[in-house]
Amino acid sequence: MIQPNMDQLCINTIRTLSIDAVQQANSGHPGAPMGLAPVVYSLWQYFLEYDPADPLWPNRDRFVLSAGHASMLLYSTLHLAGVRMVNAKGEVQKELSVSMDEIKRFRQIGSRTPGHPESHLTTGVETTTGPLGQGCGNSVGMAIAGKWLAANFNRPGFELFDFRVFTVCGDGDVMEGVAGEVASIAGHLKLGNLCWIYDHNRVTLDGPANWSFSEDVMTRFIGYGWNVTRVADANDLPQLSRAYEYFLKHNDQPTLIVVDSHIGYGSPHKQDSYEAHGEPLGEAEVKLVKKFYGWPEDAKFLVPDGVYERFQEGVGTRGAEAHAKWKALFSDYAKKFPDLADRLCRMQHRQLPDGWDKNLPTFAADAKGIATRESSGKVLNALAQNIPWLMGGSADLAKSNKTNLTFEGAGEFFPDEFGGRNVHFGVREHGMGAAVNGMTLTGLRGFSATFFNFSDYMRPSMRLAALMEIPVMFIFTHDSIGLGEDGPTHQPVEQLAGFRAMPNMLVFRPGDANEVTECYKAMLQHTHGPSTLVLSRQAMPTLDRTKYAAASGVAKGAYVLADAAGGKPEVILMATGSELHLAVGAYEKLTAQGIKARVVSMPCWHLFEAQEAAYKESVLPASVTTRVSVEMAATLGWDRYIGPKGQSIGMHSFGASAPLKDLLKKFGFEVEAVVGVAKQTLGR
Ligand SMILES: Cc1ncc(C[n+]2csc(CCOP(=O)(O)OP(=O)(O)O)c2C)c(N)n1
Ligand SMILES: [Mg+2]
Repeated sequence: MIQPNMDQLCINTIRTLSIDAVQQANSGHPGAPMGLAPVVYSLWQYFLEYDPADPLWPNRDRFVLSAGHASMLLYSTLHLAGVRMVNAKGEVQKELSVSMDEIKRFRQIGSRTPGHPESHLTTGVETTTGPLGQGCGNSVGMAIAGKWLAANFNRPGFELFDFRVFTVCGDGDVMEGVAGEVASIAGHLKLGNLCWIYDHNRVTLDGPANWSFSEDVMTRFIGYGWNVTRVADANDLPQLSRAYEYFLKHNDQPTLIVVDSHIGYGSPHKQDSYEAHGEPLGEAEVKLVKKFYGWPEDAKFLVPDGVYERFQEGVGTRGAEAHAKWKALFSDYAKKFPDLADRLCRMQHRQLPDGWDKNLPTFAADAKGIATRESSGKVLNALAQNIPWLMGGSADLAKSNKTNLTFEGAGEFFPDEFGGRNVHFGVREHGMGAAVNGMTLTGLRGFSATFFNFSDYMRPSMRLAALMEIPVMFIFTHDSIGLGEDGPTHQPVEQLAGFRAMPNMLVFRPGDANEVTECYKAMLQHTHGPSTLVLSRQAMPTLDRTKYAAASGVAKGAYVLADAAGGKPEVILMATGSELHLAVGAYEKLTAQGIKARVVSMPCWHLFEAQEAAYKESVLPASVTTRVSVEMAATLGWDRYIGPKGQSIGMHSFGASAPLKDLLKKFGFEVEAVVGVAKQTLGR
């Protein structure tokens, strides 16, 4: 039941806490929280099924603040709703996730209230937002996951999953391409569990939104296949309620609620204006605003009597009841369907099923060999049969990426057919990246796929996966000029160096089919960060592991594949991916000529860096300074391993459109060339 006075008091508490925190930090955006407080309050208080006492309850409604610059809006709400902290083991603590102290430490070092919401720091923050549009993308992945969970786990009489996903977004989000991509696919898939609330305040940072934005957003979303409704005044609680009810009744399509609001509502100078709304109000204006809200002008961080209780009566009580009902249902479910219940528990804790690595393919030595995209397809299919919640898809290149799950029962994820595991993202790389992050945040082991060159189109989402420490698998094929005739528009050069520079992103470039298997094992066991798997279009030899070292060395990131007699090489050849066999070929020739060589395979630099110094020294002894690296990519970064006396064979320009063998010759990726550089480095 709406209680006008009490609700207004709660809304103004959200506003003033946000204003005070921004003022104290002397940085941040107060305007959006002021304008949006009623929208978020009425959603949480009257509709969200969310238990603050157990914020990770699997069937909770998800609330995503895509407009991450309004972070104080979220922090104030989490605080007032009494959302508890959950520790790294997944145990709910007595402590609040966002205590008053944390609000006072907004934007300070080590606080749980950073400038933009970060999900790995703050319980109740469902995803990390800040780069506009990403939260919208994540929310579509969460909605996909919700539909998939319902299709796979619900049983007659056991509706375990029916959660909804709510996203608050602004003009900036709606302008971003990524949001357009995911809105398009959400409409196509008819994700009726998804609701975006668009804060139509007609301003962005630089000025009135109409300086740069005049399209008819409602018509655009109708075109995407969304239900669209409008609330003419963000302060009108009954109207907001009617809009949320409209969403709940229309679950055949996603819903967009356009809310007309005034940024910095109540601010005398900045009301309905675009001046400086990305800045603190200043002490004088803070007082005027508080006066407008009927607040004691000098009070700071004030939570009036009854406000906490009011949140408890609303979201707290409704969430606790829904959660208790769910728990009872789940306990019966676990008796009837113990295997499914076990799956859910493991998903929740990012664990894998027993036997997750059984029946993985091994590949016999073969001079002609196969492309790593081919071996990847086989390994991925074997793993997906062992791990029922491994799912994902490609941005319209599944046939080239070899990422289709082809075994019986894998199924497609289509509108009204939500049980399948092959998602067809269409030509929407950025949206795919953001959606796969959302799927992974919801417990799935998500993967995406496209050509490596198009990682540029999804890098912002990959970066957030790394920041969020979530185990997404980003699979890429066509990894170099080795793709041939498609030419330089499709041939990546600088991408490997770029991802190797990204914190917390494991980058794998396997050198033969058996290394592919080992890379997947390492990726799946890496639960607190994403992986980027970089695969070839062209075939490469499958190395004879009776002659050379076992591929299990991949687990250490780099390993000695072939060595000089007595383990005392004069020259070290280092390589990854399709160049590994060039290093091996050169090694054989050098050995035949009496030159003592070693080959080091380096599929994952990050893992190698994490090894103990003694291991690293055993692979790359400091005493051997004659070193050569071979990789069909920018050489940036190899200097770390070749040292001042070494040489890198790599790409120093864009590639070219030509048959593969001509490209290899033109750019110097042949065994003889490696032998030549090795000898030159040795001074012979
Ligand atoms: C990808 C990206 N580009 C730019 C920014 C910087 N930025 C933060 S808020 C904002 C204005 C967004 O306007 P709107 O979404 O309408 O939010 P409002 O100012 O109305 O709260 C911009 C450009 C960002 N956070 N992310
Ligand atoms: Mg705006």
